[in-house]
Amino acid sequence: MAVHPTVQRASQAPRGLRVTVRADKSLEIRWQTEDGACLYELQICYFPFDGPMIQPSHSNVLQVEGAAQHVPHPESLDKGQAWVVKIGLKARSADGLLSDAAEAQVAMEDQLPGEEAKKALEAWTRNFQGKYFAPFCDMRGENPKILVLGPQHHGKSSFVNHMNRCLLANLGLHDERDQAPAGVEEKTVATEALQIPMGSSPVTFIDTPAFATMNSESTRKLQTLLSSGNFCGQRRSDLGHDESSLFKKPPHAAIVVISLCHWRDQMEEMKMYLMKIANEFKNASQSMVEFPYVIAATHCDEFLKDCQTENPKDELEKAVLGIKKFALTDHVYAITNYKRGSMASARNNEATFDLLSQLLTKAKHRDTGVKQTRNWYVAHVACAITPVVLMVICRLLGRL
Ligand SMILES: Nc1nc2c(ncn2[C@@H]2O[C@H](COP(=O)(O)OP(=O)(O)O)[C@@H](O)[C@H]2O)c(=O)[nH]1
Ligand SMILES: [Mg+2]
Repeated sequence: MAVHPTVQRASQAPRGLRVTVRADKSLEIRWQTEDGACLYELQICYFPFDGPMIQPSHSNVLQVEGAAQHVPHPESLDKGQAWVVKIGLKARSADGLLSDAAEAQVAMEDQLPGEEAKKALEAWTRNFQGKYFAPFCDMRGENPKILVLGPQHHGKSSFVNHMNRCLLANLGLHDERDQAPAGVEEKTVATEALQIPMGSSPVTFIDTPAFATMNSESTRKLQTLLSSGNFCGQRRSDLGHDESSLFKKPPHAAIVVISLCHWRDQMEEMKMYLMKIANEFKNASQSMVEFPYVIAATHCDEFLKDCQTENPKDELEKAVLGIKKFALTDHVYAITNYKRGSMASARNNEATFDLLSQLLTKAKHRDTGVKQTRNWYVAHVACAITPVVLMVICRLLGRL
């Protein structure tokens, strides 16, 4: 039986469907044109990000030509809200038959408008300063010093820049730390501290060179960072030397930066990494200190944009749960590092300040310098006692 060639072609879904969200939240939709298909039917459905993905808030079917379409954000939908957009594309053959649908989706984070963004960040900072930063300083008698650790290209330096923008409530600030595009050589070769003023006293973030694999050499270097105060300007090769000093106290806490996209794509490697680094924190300073840490799960924007499963919010929660299990902590926060000029997101602000507040709450009760104090006393008490002991021995010998 002869099969009509256009019918055969029309039953295949169009190929190469891709969607990009532009800054104004309009969609740029592109695909490959097929021979025999002169028209396409494009269906676009918007679902609230927090919803069950059953009933779209808005849907539209367009008859389009060519290989691309620009679709503005629907006027009836709030641009500031987080949305999941599901797109279906069917080819229509010359005789009117519709093909199977090619499908794609994108998830967009919520956005706060400019003036509101500044006010929201100022309010978060005030709250953090009064409820978490000041009590930490009162309790420990010092300003917080926080290590930022993690594998290469996961967003450590970007996280330090992100903290600077958030705590100074200004997303227009230039980068304080160099960050590297993927594939480019590592930019951070030595530990480097950034002090961010909080009223009259600063909070310090210490950006570190990557701990790519947690082999025995890396773990020794990590233990040096966790137990000694010699962290500023240290190149990776120098990190092994642990020179204890009572006057150079170790950092108070650590943030491990793990990209959600790496977690998704290289899960086995990431599981091993997290288990090993968590073990080092639990047994810091020769098992004398349980070092306080939290996890910043970065690249949340990319993770959501790429997510093609039915419900991106569920997928994000699943990833965070997985990271918690292997990092041995409940304190994992999905964030997007703000770049210069980014739009602020209420969800992202909340996750960022939750992370910081939780970290200082844990660190407030922990003396990470206990080994320094012990070593110092052992050394100095030994120095003071030795001559006395020798004198007593000499006297005793003299009497004999
Ligand atoms: N989309 C997105 N890109 C990020 C995020 N964090 C970092 N990046 C990018 O990831 C790359 C590596 O970041 P970098 O901070 O240099 O990583 P580091 O090697 O861990 O210090 C840079 O191109 C950053 O712009 C994020 O949350 N979202
Ligand atoms: Mg870096």
